[in-house]
Amino acid sequence: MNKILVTGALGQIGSELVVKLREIYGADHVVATDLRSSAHEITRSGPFELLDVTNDKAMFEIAKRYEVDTVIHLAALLSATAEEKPLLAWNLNMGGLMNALEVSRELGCQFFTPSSIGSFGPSTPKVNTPQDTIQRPNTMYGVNKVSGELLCDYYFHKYGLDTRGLRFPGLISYMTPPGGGTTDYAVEIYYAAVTAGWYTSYIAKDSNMDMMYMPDALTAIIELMEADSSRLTHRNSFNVTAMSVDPEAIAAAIRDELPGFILDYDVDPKRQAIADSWPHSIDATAAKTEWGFHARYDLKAMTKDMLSQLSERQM
Ligand code: NAD
Ligand code: AKB
Repeated sequence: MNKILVTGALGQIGSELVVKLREIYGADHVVATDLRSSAHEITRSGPFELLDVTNDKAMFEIAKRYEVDTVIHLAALLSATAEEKPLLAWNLNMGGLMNALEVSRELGCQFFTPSSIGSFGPSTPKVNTPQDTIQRPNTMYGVNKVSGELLCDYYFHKYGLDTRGLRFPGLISYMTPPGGGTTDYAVEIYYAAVTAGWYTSYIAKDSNMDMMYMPDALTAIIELMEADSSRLTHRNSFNVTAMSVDPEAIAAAIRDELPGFILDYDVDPKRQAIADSWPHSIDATAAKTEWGFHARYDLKAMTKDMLSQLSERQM
């Protein structure tokens, strides 16, 4: 990676990834783009361009103008919103991905896009879900993600495009709120713990899903992109995870730091149905053996850091 274009850069992942990439590769070497602008520092600390990823010509023009050699494609609708707006999700998640792959093919760029635990479905083995297994999701987001994985592999095999991806679990962070996912409860619970001392979960007790802290997700993206290509048997996409938790487990970890924290439930059937179709825990062995994936934060360490960062931001 030398000159990197990031789409959807103002989102939960991009807003932190761009900061980290600019620290490593230099501010001028990371072109942040999004459909919208904001007062976020990444719109001022280096190149920032408005870009709708469904506009292929605009994407090509920006990528060529900045002479990028890497595309990190993040713009997408997440699972809960995609289920509410399936047509928009198809057009954005698949159309944007196709445009980003085509731009990368024409300019010979290395390519990264995230997949998700949402690429699995009800018939996938739920516990220790293998890297290579049944993927028959029953959500629009899942259909987009598994199609995206196949499309990225297709571009690798057909055109030799260096495509790489990660199947992210729910990502937990304190800088930018998540944007319409099923796992968002696992972020909201920390904000609520600090501001109110209680949280009403829309995800049911005993619903285990994989999660990971944002610093581990950012490191994983960079380490996968920098990994020696000859070591990769898989490409699109690698299972990665740091923990498998349900709301009670997070609440217990919060109570270690903030005794008296209260958790109750008002389950949202729509988001619960999505959660029920996903694995309880996924197996990241392929990522570990092929490029050395390692998550540094477990539930305890993440909870300590989340609460201390959010408390500081409150003051
Ligand atoms: P997000 O919703 O926080 O951010 C998405 C960004 O895309 C937003 O800033 C939005 O303005 C932008 N966007 C929307 N439509 C656009 C368009 N037409 N053109 C350009 N930009 C547009 O999402 P995120 O959490 O940062 O996720 C990024 C990627 O990672 C997605 O592919 C998502 O599926 C994947 N992922 C995220 C998680 C997670 O927990 N955050 C987990 C698994 C996979
Ligand atoms: C979502 O819940 O949609 C995302 C994801 C796991 O893909 N956080």
